[in-house]
Amino acid sequence: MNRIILFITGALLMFLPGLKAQEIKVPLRFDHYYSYEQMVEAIKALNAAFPELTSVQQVGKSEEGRVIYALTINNPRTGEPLSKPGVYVDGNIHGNEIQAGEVCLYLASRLLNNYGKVEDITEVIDRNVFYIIPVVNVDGRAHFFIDANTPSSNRGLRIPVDDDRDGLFDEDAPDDINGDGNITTMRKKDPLGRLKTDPEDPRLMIPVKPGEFGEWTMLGQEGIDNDGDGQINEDSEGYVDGNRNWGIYWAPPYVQRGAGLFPFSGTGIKAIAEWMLARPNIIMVFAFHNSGGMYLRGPSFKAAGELPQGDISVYDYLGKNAEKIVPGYKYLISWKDLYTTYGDFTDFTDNMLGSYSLVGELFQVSTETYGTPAQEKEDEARMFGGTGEADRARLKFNDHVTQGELYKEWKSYKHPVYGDVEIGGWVKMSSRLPHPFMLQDLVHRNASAVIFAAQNTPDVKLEVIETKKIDANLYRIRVRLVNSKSMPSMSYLAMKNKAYPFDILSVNGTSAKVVSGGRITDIYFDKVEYKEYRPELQFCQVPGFGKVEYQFIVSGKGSVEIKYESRKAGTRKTTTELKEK
Ligand SMILES: [Ca+2]
Ligand SMILES: [Ca+2]
Ligand SMILES: [Ca+2]
Ligand SMILES: [Ca+2]
Ligand SMILES: [Zn+2]
Repeated sequence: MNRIILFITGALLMFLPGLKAQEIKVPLRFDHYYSYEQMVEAIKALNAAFPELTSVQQVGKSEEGRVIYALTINNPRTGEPLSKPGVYVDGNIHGNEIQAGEVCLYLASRLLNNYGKVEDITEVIDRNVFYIIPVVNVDGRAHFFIDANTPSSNRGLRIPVDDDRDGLFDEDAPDDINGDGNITTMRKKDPLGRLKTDPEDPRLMIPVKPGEFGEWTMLGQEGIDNDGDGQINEDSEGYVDGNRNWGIYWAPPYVQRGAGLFPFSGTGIKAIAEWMLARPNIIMVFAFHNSGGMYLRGPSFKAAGELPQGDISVYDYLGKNAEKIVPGYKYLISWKDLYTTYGDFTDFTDNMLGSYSLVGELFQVSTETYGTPAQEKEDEARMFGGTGEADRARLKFNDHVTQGELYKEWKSYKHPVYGDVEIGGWVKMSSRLPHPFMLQDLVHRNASAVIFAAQNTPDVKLEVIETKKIDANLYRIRVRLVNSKSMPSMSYLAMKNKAYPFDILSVNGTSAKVVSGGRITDIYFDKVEYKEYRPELQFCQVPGFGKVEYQFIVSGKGSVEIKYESRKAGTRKTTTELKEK
């Protein structure tokens, strides 16, 4: 009843080859995927529907000139964005990983449409600021929709790289030679091939036994030799990987494929880094990717060493809950459980911004099953279009749950080099993307993991627990900072790295002077670690689910202001009176 419905006029609609024009309405729908242009319209529609709570920023531009948009959700009545713990969420740094964009968009939509209706949501909006960049690799997303692709292509940035060092850049990509909008695979009848038809499903092939004659040879991705150099598909778009070029712990291309020529390669990557560094209140970061069913924390390579124990506790709390929020997901460590990367985004945010960062890998192949989940079989060799039980189940899922939308049957084709071949296989909107009918569940659960983390950003209360006259003209003030959430006011890694100044607790009075001050280590035995210089300023951190207490000996009279200032946890102020009793 309170729902605002916003119609974008026909004039604003984007018409793109192969994409149906669509009215973007709020509340948004999550039974389809949004093209780059539709994503932009949806962000603008949310902003138009909730002008009080949102603002839209143009963070930067991609190599091809597309704008990277951010949606900021902040309630101005509860304070300026920089005064609140910032929750940053992005997706689609890999261009093909499009549902990561929908997770971001859904999160925004869910928060905004339920502000003032759902108490927990109202609370996180009032207490936090959300910075949401649904599409990092805007060129990649655009090309993924427009061009024929495999489920894994158009992943990188649009920076040309000469993969085969022939002096030509991106000159021979896979080609949609049968014109069905997908890059699938080619196979050829071959009496000496090492594969034969799977007796249970003729679309699949299985390896022949030793001594047996085969039936098929796989010829790789669909395509021709565009530049006539005697190789087929040897130099496709890119490859510079947005997630290998953040300017910390970066390694050059000879160490790691996907690195650009220098750190912060990618105009959009550099723009996002600058944009984030201008928002030092960001304490929680989510970066969504699309494959594996995981929540990953750093570090991204072994030599970085383990994180401080205090931070591991925070990650464990968030990660183990995320595992329950999204059944099937595993909470893991990047380098140890997945693979090593250098110049990783979350290493950048953890070390340079002092945030807690989780990577969400969204798609779980085990959800595409027909009948009983065959999870134990899911890891079975899935080479050459599939050899296992899991692939047979996925094909049945395709046949009977998606009416064949995910898979192209093998069809004959006359290839200029190979002659008679067959082309077929999984389409681009498969294998790493849930069918749209399953999207709602995926985006909601992952948005819930973000909201859970937002609820766990530091919430610091400042209280004066004692103001007592202890001598002529001398007072003792005791102050307590309590944090009721799991995240500390400053990460232990940021403290260790000296990434930025500590929180400051200060005492100030026009007719008062702080004689001494320090942290109380034992309140019962009156033990205090006094700070030698400038005792009116104390550097502190408030631990998660914890407290710190400070004592100040003050001479003078009148009103004294006590102020706590934290980059991540905001500012708190209170006053106390020095008076004769
Ligand atoms: Ca080349
Ligand atoms: Ca094709
Ligand atoms: Ca070629
Ligand atoms: Ca080609
Ligand atoms: Zn990815």
